[in-house]
Amino acid sequence: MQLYLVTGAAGFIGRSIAAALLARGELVRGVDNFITGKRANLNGLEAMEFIEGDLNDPRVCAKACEAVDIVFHEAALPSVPLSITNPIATNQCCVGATLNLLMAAQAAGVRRLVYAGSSSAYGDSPTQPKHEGMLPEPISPYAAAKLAGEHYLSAFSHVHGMETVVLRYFNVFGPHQDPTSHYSGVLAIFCRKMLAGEVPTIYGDGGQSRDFTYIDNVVHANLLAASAPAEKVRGKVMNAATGSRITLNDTFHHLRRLTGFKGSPLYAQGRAGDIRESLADITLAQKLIGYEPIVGFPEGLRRTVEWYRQSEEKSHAAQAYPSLEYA
Ligand code: UD2
Repeated sequence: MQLYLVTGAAGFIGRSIAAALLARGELVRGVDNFITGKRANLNGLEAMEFIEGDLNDPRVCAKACEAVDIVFHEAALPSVPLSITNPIATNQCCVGATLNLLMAAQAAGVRRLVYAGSSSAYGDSPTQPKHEGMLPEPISPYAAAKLAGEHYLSAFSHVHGMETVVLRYFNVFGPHQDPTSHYSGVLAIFCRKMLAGEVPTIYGDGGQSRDFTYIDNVVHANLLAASAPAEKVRGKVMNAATGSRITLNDTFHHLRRLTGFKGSPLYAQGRAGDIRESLADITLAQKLIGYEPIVGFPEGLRRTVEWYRQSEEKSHAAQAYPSLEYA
């Protein structure tokens, strides 16, 4: 039986991949340092072997990679604005950690490593949709760091023959995404705020668009990338997205309907390093791994709002009755 390692297993995307693997009866090991991951995200993943540790420590990487066949590398510090205030931390968590992991994976004989790339690699070029043949043009330290990780994968694929696969995620959202930080993804922040009757802030005029991708699509792409024939995927970079886009203003209106929020957003100055338009061409992933989006944006948003609504209710109940346990 194959052993899978999920890095960032206590994060939103990592825990979702781990849950899908466990549901298929696979052997899973997870590693997380809880910088952005949450212990609560491990609820339901008790069948996973878990290592608490930082991938910047080579010993943690060696332990994590021991006897592993396939790695899903989701650990990162995923935020454009955070990378502008603290590029060193972003570099350590996205580049240093990836290089350590690759070295340990190579030493342990890991067969395949599937990497969480970012659509930010495409930068702010007006060409839409973004396809993998375009020259990367990172405009934030975060984008540069995630892209550097891609290049390290490519180098390890060439030099050591490791089966490396990059999936460039486009603005993933869904249950378990942390809504509490200023650096959280916009949909998580908006869901939490609007359900609580708080006014969300739109940076810029709200005309910026994103190919918001529901988590199940990204999990699906990862599982396909892990099982595809090596000759099709080794050293490849593929978009993982839906192939459709929506502006932030339109998203706000969808959320207004779903959450019952009655107010208007606050508009504030646009963020440095922000991208105006983001839309993926998903033809390559369709061709190489047979990927198709399985949950569209409206349904994904509906499920996401429902999940935040229920978690909010549970946390209120837990505060009222602290002795009860809510998994
Ligand atoms: C980038 C990547 C994404 C992923 C992510 C990790 C692009 C196009 N996307 O997402 O694939 O790697 O980084 O963090 O590069 N915003 C508001 N109000 C808020 C929060 C955000 O208006 O309270 C805006 C923000 O200015 C941006 C949009 O919402 O225009 C999306 O922001 P985000 O932080 O959710 O993700 P983004 O696009 O930087």
